[in-house]
Amino acid sequence: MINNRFFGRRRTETSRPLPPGQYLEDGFPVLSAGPTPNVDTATWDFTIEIEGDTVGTWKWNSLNALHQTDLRTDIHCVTKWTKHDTDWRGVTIDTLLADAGIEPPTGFVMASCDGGYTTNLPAADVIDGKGLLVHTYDGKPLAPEHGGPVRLLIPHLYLWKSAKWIRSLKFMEHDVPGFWERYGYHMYGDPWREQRYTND
Ligand SMILES: Nc1nc2c(c(=O)[nH]1)N[C@H]1C(S)=C(S)[C@@H](COP(=O)(O)O)O[C@H]1N2
Ligand SMILES: [Mo]
Repeated sequence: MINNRFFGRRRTETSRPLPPGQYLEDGFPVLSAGPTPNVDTATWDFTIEIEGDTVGTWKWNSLNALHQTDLRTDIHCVTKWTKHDTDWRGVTIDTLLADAGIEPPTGFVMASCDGGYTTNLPAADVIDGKGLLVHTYDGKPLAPEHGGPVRLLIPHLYLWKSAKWIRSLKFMEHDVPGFWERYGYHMYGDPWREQRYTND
């Protein structure tokens, strides 16, 4: 019997449709623009800013004390792999906003990370259960190379929007490109509309 994987055949026949141009990946590739930062949960904190004003700051313990959400979801990388049924645990952005006592902001948001990586999103794409800060993958603490201790997870957009080693979300009126968006990646990045590059 011929095992397609021996010949590097990329699996595209799946029980449910894949976004255009994607293939099915069983492993979990690591894609980082720089080295993995050493993030210590003892000093880690996460901040939400609105138009330059800090409206909430959480430390590791306070994040873990909030309501926790389990999510099973598919993830899609712009380098063309899709991974089905990944299991995450964390805190929705809705829960953080409610804890800070603020209404969901409108406009846009910039995610910023240890190491300097940034990525921009519409505010609407991180609320209503669509965005989480995750600390657990497959029942185990999220590995440093995958963004541990805490990364953003925005599964309905290409995975470059899921900022690893996240430290802040800054809500703002206007859309501003983040790290990869400045280098030609799409401002929105919907895998189902194959929005890989700026003009897609
Ligand atoms: N801080 C940070 N977050 C990041 C990146 C990065 O380089 N730095 N790479 C992005 C890209 S391009 C992808 S495809 C995913 C990869 O996540 P993974 O390494 O867990 O597969 O993380 C995204 N988040
Ligand atoms: Mo990526």
